[in-house]
Amino acid sequence: MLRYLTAGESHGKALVAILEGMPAGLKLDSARINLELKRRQQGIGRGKRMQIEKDKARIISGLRKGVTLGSPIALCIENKDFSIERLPRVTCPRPGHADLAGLLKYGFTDARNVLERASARETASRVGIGAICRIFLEEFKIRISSAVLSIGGEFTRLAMIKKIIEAKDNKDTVGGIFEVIARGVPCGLGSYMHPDRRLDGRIAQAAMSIPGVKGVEVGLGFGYADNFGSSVHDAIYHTKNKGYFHKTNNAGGIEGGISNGEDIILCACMKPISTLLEPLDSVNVITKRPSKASVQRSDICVVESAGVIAESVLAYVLADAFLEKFGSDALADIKDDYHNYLKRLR
Ligand code: EPS
Repeated sequence: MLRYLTAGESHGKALVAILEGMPAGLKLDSARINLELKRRQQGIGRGKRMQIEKDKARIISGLRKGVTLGSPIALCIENKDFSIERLPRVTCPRPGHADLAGLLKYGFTDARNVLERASARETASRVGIGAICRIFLEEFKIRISSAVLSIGGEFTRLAMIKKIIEAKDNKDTVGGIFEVIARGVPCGLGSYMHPDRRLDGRIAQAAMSIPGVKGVEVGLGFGYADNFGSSVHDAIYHTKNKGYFHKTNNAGGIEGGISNGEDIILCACMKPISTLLEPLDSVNVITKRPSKASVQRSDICVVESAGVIAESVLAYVLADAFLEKFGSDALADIKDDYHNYLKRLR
């Protein structure tokens, strides 16, 4: 139903994104998109680039008088640090980054050619796309939020902050775990009819595609493995007022690849940023001699930002699945269809 493409290098002229398939009749406020872009730039542990950039999306197409036409929506986010042509070569790949695999795959000897696109700066485009999807979902009272659960194995806010400061003082980096919740999602998005329609599979792919994410769980996730079935499956209840419901939500809102009407909950873990100020061993790809990895300006911790990015990619997946279920041309028709469906469920 929906599809998108992003383009742009970290230090290129701009990041661009095109979203196709948004229905006609949706009011889009660029201030709302910019608010999400700003949220992505925040968090303790962000690097100096975030002080340079003030990400703002220009809406290039798809709107008339602030309302969607049903045509592709194009966004452009200009880079203040547009320096790609004059940046020096990077010849000692950073362990953990795309540098070495990218060099070998594409036949480069300068990892700058790799890191410019592999950089997480690309996620600004996805947050722009996700913001449009959130505005759409909010028409149906679906809301998405995120929270940092842990940093470097610490679970309280103060200890997490201390861990980031410790990483900074040691010229190191640190990862963590974040949680994303979508509330108000109706039962029936996604399907078991074919593997690529399963909602949990689609969400996992989207979350895993965020740079640095190494693990994704839905609901109880890996915790299922430690328990008997009788203690983890969410029993089913029904009242006239509520319809069907569960008192627990270990499934994280998805059963059989379909949303079940409960909150959709996912957790993901993010590895520590791979650019280290005290670099690890590497090899110079020109001389093939041992060398320390190249040092680039980078962040110390981006777990909070990753949560915002995960909210955005979840918004995209949910909007896509919603349009599959309820039609995709005109917002007013989709609302009629949705309300009829809710009546049937009750
Ligand atoms: C990022 C911009 C980048 C990095 C970061 C994400 O800016 P620069 O490379 O100019 O400092 O701060 O990139 C990475 C973490 C990475 O691994 O490439 C951004 O806008 O999010």
